[in-house]
Amino acid sequence: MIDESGYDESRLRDWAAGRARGFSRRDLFALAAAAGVAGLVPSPAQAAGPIVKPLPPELFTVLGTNAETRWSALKDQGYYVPIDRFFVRNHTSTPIIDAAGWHLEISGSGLRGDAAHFDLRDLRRLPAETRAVTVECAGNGRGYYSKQQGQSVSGTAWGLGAVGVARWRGVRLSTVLRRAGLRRDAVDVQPSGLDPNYVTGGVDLGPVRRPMPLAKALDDVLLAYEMNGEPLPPDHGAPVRVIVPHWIGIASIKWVGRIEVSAEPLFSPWNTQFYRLFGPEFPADGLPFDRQVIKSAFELDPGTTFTAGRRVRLTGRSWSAGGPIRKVEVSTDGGATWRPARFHGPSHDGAWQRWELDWRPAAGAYELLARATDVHGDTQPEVARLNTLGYLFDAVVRVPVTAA
Ligand SMILES: Nc1nc2c(c(=O)[nH]1)N[C@H]1C(S)=C(S)[C@@H](COP(=O)(O)O)O[C@H]1N2
Ligand SMILES: [Mo]
Repeated sequence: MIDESGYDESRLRDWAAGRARGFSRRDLFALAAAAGVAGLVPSPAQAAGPIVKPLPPELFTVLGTNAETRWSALKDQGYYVPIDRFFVRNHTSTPIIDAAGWHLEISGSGLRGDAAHFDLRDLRRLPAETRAVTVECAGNGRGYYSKQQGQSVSGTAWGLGAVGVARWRGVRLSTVLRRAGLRRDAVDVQPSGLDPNYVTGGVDLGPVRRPMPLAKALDDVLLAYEMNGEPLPPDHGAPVRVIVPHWIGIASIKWVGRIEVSAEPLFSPWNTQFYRLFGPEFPADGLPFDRQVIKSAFELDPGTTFTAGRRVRLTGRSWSAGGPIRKVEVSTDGGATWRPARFHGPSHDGAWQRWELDWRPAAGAYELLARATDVHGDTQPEVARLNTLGYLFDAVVRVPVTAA
């Protein structure tokens, strides 16, 4: 286990002191001044359109270049989210990469020697591991800052469907990094995607990339080439993506093409401009963060109508980056009274827990609430901490339904 908040604090000090390599405050100003000027790095891949797989409206809500899973589409599904309904978060668009021509470059000042290269066959020959890991966007639930808390935040207004659990198979990043030859003073590891560069406000921020400490990279990170037993599909990072357990989705870089290993702290816009908590409660430079929080969702769409007087089985799922879920309480009366939900099925690798509760509503309008507590006793608050970019919404969500 690594101490993420210690890492975040030390990187915040590096950044504030100008010890930032990769993306300093100066870069931020220079970029703002050069808005509209040609890109930092040429985009290596052809884009096929924002998302390749079909997005039928009964399974997805499309939000710009992204697609959110409808929670009603997970009812009666198994533990894992099938590929046909797994959410997609694309900064630009899904590239189509020829797996036979693909290779991964590992390079940087944290390596003992020159760059190392691995193609897909090299990776498949190394010892493989399969793990159940939750991928969740740090902005999942963002829409509820406005809908439920009356606060305005910027970013994709996700409901609760920017999350999924899949079985990821691949090779440990530590295996590959050790083969590449780590120096003793290596500190940070930064994967970059082969999707088109991210351009925002007329500024080309280069390929999607975000650093992590070497300790995390050596701990539990996978280079995944299979999802739910199938070759990784294009929208989820084919041929190879990074999977970073417990961390915010942006850490799990899709379509990985290069991994920089550095002997100095690394920065990118994805940990300086974005994925920081800004707002009245936070430091002026924003508070960096890496870990996901704790949430619950009912497997139904808000506004569902049930038959009055008939028993209905409410089902849902809860998950926490802190560890397995210990308890879920459900309220069918807007939070006045709570009942424990019954757990069903496993919690593979502690990724999420499915639960259910029977309810016989009389005719009327209701608000359903579910509140989870994890093994550390962390529980969902009534109100999420406002931050201007709307990350880490963890409050108990109020779901309106009716019985008629
Ligand atoms: N190269 C690349 N990797 C990326 C992204 C991206 O746009 N490009 N989006 C990130 C974000 S913000 C999230 S939440 C997850 C989403 O993974 P999924 O699309 O497989 O659900 O991928 C991450 N990895
Ligand atoms: Mo994300």
